[in-house]
Amino acid sequence: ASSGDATAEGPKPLDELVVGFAQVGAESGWRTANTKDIQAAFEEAGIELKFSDAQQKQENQIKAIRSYIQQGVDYIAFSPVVETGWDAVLNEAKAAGIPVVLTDRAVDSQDESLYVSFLGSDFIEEGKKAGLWVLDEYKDATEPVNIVQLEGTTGAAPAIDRAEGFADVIRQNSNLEVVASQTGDFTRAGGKQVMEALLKSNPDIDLVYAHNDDMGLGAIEAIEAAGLKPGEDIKIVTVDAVKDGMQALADGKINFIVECSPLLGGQLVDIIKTLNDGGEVEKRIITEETTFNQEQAIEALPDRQY
Ligand code: GYE
Repeated sequence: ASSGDATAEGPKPLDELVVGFAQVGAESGWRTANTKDIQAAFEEAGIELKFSDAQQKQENQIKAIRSYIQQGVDYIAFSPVVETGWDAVLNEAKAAGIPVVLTDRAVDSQDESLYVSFLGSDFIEEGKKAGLWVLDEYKDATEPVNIVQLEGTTGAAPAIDRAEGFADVIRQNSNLEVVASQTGDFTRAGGKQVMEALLKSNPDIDLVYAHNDDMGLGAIEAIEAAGLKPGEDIKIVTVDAVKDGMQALADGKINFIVECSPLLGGQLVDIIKTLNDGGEVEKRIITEETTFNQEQAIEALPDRQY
């Protein structure tokens, strides 16, 4: 009965569907907004959502998924904290006949039959957009531009891809150089701590590229504590565009933000409904996103929901 094989049994009434969602954690403003949006979308659709928070640990996520399999949920959705190491548990879900939807982050498995769809952003594209701003900002530079990169969680798709996209673009100008790159684990505290250390070891930092707003906001604290002006003495580019990031951009402390939308709940519900009806879903669904400079942030802020 828990097979989730809607074609064989016909669609289930929505109020009988059970979906298990294994979330990464609560590491950032983005994540909090993502959790809220997903919970609200399922609530509104009248579909039961079992929710777990893995506190950024893969072993916790694997445990949660195993428990959903044991409980015989109809669908499992999850945002994999890192890319590797999912084949075993995803094969268990497959053997139990429970379709899995990846939201937000990718797995690097070669076996695409282990999930029905991957819904989320194109992180390489985001890295490229950040790189293009930097390329343009320093197009007239005649001296080296020292860039430090605050990486997301090591091994996570957005950390790997945002670094790759950025590097791909900035290599077009040999003056642009990433002089240091360290993980801040997508948290504000992590960004602050890494930036404090980097400020000590690198006297001449021109720009910070942070893989999310929270680490950028942590870096701002470290830069101010060092008696420098974020946004002027050291420029800052981030990814996400959550409210606190947008406020810092409006205030001139961040210079540019590449948007990454956490509002995946509605699309996830649509995927579940389609599967329940026996329909087909796209293997890859990419979220639409934009970028913000200071003016655009000032304009967008009053309506920013998260
Ligand atoms: O950018 C960051 C969060 O996976 C896209 O995770 C997500 C990232 C997001 O912690 O703020």
